[in-house]
Amino acid sequence: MKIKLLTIIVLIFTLNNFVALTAIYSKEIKQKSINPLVISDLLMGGTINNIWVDNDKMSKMIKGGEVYQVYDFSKYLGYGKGSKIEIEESAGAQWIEIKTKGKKIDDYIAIGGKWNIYPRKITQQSLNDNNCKNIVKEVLQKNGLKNVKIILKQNYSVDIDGDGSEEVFITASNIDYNDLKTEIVKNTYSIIILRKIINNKAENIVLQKSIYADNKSFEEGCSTIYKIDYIADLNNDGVMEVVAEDKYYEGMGYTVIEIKGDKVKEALSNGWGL
Ligand SMILES: [Ca+2]
Ligand SMILES: [Ca+2]
Repeated sequence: MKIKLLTIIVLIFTLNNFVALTAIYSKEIKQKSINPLVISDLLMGGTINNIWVDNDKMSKMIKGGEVYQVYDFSKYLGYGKGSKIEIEESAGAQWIEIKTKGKKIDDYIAIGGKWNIYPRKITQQSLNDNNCKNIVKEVLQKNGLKNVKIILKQNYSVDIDGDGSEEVFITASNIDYNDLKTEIVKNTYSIIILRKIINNKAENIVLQKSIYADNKSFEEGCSTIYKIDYIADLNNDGVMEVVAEDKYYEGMGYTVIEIKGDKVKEALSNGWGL
């Protein structure tokens, strides 16, 4: 009789554990959150449980019909439904068409997740700011480019990490975005600089650069221009990343740059070229 009772107790205990474990396991499966990231129809990859996943891995998980939150540079536009992946062999990229409120939008950023990608406000600053011009001048001189006109193209301030201190993003270039050459012309540049307070000191970190001191033929490379397309939290960790666009003759791409403290890393990138 005692043995039987013990067996029943053990059985109930095991069953309880089994139920509890199953509950934890199914909760984990449910919590696995797959969030693709699409920029103007180009699949960038995205995140799984807040971890970056590249475009090849993410493309295998997309079935079509996914719901995306669609944004422009500063605000939420609404949700949209995404198509299946289309692979364009010649350009070597994965594409998804997203319709927002039944309409197609040209320039947008879309995430599969539901968090707010703009936790803090981005402010446009003056393109005539002499401090910013001097920062660019200094970087160009260090890279062998002297006596060129400093032209600011973008100047944004935003507290990307919410520590109360604003980061500044400066884009400068003397290359014409709409007239990109097949070859490299000397004394041209395109640069994105981050100004950030690190250990109570303002540091200038170069995020992207093409600085050309000499002429170069098409075979040696072609002129690349950079600009900031978005500053947004794309992995739901509360810190905003930068999406830099690079454009060259018959090709372009996007790079998601993650900035944490004084560490800068390329989280995702994708693009196409002929
Ligand atoms: Ca900050
Ligand atoms: Ca983030």
